[in-house]
Amino acid sequence: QNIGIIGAPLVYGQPSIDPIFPFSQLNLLQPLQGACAAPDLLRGLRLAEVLKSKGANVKDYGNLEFRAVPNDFAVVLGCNYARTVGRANKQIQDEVSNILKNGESVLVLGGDHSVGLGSVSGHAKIRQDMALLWVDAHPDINTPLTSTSGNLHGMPVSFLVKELPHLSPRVPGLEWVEPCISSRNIAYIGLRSVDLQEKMFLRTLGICNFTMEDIKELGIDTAVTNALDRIDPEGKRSIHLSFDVDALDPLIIPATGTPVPNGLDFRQALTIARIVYNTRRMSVMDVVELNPLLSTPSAAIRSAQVTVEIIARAFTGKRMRYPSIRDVDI
Ligand code: DIR
Ligand code: MN
Ligand code: MN
Ligand code: MN
Repeated sequence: QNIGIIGAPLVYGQPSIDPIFPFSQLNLLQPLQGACAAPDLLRGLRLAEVLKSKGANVKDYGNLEFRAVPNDFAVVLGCNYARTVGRANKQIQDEVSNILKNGESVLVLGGDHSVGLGSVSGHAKIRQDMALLWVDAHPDINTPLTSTSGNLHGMPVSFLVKELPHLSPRVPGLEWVEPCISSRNIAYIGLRSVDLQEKMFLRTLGICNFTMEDIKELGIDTAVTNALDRIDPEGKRSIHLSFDVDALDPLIIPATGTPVPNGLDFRQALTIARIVYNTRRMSVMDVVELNPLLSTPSAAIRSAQVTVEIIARAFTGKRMRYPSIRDVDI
């Protein structure tokens, strides 16, 4: 198992600067750009070493360097910072597809969920028959016309789905994003905050989704197994796991930009990771929306530790070994 890690500290998909009122109070109250600190925090918690100790070969490609495109502040066709987000995602796309070409699996550390644009399209470039499991409280399938926030982290899926982009304007900076996956090959796990228009897209396209309600009813095992059966009925597709940490309950991961109550518990998240691992076909995992600046330092570290464990389970199937009382030297 060869794993390539890339940091994608992109935050313009969920900006803290209000693009219309740059001096608004909101900007001071919401340090949303903290998501760019997540990759290095996860590294600091020995992510690579943990994966190695479970038998993986790990190569860390470091953080991609993104530059803000000058004068990209205006809301253009319903998207904030589309040029900056577009440019960064082109870099992500190239990096993901190059690493896959090397024969390695890829771990993309966000950043906000707009990095899914580059990550999924980079995956699809190399493996056209890819299936996408989107674990999230939100379906992130707004189009620029239906989004009320204009934030691109709430829209990536709409740009990637083959059946939707004709409903979207061609947004400057994002013209290169090609719809690369059929709605048949996408499933959601953990939804509990869905906009009205998003609900309509899920219904009309018949996209497989297991909400928190469904998971309570069916159990997480059945939900994930059914989702994989739906998006990969023959069990031969390359699997993309796009994991938004806000899928977990805010009590477990408070360090995230848009927490929603009643989320997955830790065991359920590990179960998702294990079932995906058991396919042996996960090629790319995104881990996004961890924001260490949105909670106390100790809660941020706990959130990140939980995240490391989920990553380790998804790539190696192995659980972490906690020091038992006998291992502690007194
Ligand atoms: C909302 C929130 N649906 C939007 N989306 C979030 O802005 O499109 N995604 N928080 O993570
Ligand atoms: Mn998301
Ligand atoms: Mn989310
Ligand atoms: Mn988000």
